[in-house]
Amino acid sequence: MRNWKNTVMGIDDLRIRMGTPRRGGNEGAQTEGELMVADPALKPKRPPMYKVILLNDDYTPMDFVVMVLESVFQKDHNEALEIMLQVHNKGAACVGIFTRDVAETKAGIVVEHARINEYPLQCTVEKE
Ligand code: TYC
Repeated sequence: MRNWKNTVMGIDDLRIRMGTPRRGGNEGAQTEGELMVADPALKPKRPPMYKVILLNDDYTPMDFVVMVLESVFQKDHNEALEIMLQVHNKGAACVGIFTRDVAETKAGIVVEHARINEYPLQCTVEKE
């Protein structure tokens, strides 16, 4: 049976240093506690982030690209229109930055949705 003793961080991972009562301003407090994480290597790190890049082509309709940007990347209509035109004029644009799983899932949804509709729209993922 699971209980608190089976949690990821056990009590031995933490050191609790109890301060002695201080004079002046702190009377009445029994102790002054300071919780310290023993091993700095346990400090959570930010995950690496990945850019989703939308690529231009000559065949995918502009309104399809705008719809994809609204539905997959939660862009409002004007922002989606701007990004679509940027891709159309410059060849590619970053449409969002996510953790690896989210970036790959979104890129996959875009390409699959385009493929079902027989458009060659491409979307790639690139480490930031
Ligand atoms: N270039 C396409 C056209 O003229 C429009 C387009 C925009 C296609 C952005 C892909 O990622 C894209 N119909």
